[in-house]
Amino acid sequence: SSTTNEKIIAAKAALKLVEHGMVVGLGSGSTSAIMIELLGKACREGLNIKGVASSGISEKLAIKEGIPVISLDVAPKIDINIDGADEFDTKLQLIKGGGGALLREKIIAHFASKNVIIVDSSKKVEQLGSFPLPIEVIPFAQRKIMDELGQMGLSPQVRLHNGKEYRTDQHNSILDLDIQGQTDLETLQSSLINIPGIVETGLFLNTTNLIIMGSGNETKTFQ
Ligand code: DER
Repeated sequence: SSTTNEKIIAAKAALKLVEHGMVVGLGSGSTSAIMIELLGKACREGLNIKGVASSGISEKLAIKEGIPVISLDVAPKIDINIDGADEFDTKLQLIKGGGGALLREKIIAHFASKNVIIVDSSKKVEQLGSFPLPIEVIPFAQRKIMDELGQMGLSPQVRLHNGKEYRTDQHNSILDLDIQGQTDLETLQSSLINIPGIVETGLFLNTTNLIIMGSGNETKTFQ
């Protein structure tokens, strides 16, 4: 499909930034999966890099594709992190977490020297928020947090998977919030992160250095 083609184009452009000896952050989601498959091919053809995965799913795929994977705690550094996004705006603000990996993705983004986001053209928006904002929540506090978020007008929905409550790699829950109309995202982020039991949110407001968007048969970049 044209969307898949745009994802491939964006992934290929991002991989041009990967050099021998680098430690590469491996994102999660379908666009990152395409990048991991292409990066694996390059490794099999002699590219000498190490990967640090942002989810169990990405780690399994990376190993299957022949990328040498190391854990975050033994990585000397992360030279470049390549990940996807559910939405982005021209201020390089993102909503992430559609795939449930937002906590490890944000941790890796924090420690990476350079953060590159690869997207198809459907992800570009004027104002973040038509995609529900995922947050990671400790199950112990989930019910009460949902009540508090409901009072804030954020309409929290528990994310389900195969009819059961979704569990992250950290065995936490994901709530999806309706943030349409919220314009002060910095304040929203600090309000959410200050509620004990909310571990992290999918608002990536100041982590991104470069966005590569597949657009038809070309790429557009934002930085
Ligand atoms: O869950 C995530 O954060 C993913 O990176 C998501 O934002 C993008 O997933 P996609 O490439 O499958 O659209």
